Amino acid sequence: MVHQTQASFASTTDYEEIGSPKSEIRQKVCLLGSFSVGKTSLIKRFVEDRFDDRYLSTIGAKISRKKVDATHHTFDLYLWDLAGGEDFQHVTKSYLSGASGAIIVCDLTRHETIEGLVQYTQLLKELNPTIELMFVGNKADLEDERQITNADIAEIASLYEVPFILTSAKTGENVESLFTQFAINLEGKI
Ligand SMILES: Nc1nc2c(ncn2[C@@H]2O[C@H](COP(=O)(O)OP(=O)(O)OP(=O)(O)O)[C@@H](O)[C@H]2O)c(=O)[nH]1
Ligand SMILES: [Mg+2]
Repeated sequence: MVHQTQASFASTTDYEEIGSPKSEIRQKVCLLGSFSVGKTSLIKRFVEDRFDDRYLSTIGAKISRKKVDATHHTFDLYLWDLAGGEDFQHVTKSYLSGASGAIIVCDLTRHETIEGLVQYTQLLKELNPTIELMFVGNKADLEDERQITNADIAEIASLYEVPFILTSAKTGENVESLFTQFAINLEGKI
């Protein structure tokens, strides 16, 4: 299990220095990955702190919003939840425009979903070579059904120089860390 630094969660009224409020930055972040890996569930856990066992496939895109504190800035994240699937080359491209970052998710219980990490990374880097990326191995709670090892995901992550984290939208494990760490990484590019 990868443990990321847990950043502190200051409220948006906190002050970085006396008299100088944290500046707020709006950023578009897309969640991508094969169908049913848990993109919608990760956003639902993060934004509403809820989880649903039912699977309702996303059609098109759904946008959610949440503020996240990084070190010097507060990020007003616009999270674009995109439908996973085969025809992403055609369908998804138009949704990606203006995104400063993307979180690419695989399902640790289905080995084939690791292919999505590669495909989406290649597509995103083509569209925007400086885009901030993060790989996520989701469904970490289903330990007995695990088909993707830490080494599998670490290998692809190091190949593309993308950080990765293992999460469970069901238990909430590492979900807050994922988005906070992502905001901190985005801040590094400002
Ligand atoms: N056990 C477990 N189940 C999960 C987890 N995350 C999602 N699921 C389940 O996996 C199924 C698919 O989750 P979704 O969040 O809808 O997946 P998605 O990636 O948004 O799927 P598409 O919209 O079709 O691309 C649902 O039945 C969820 O309840 C998790 O961390 N653990
Ligand atoms: Mg979905």
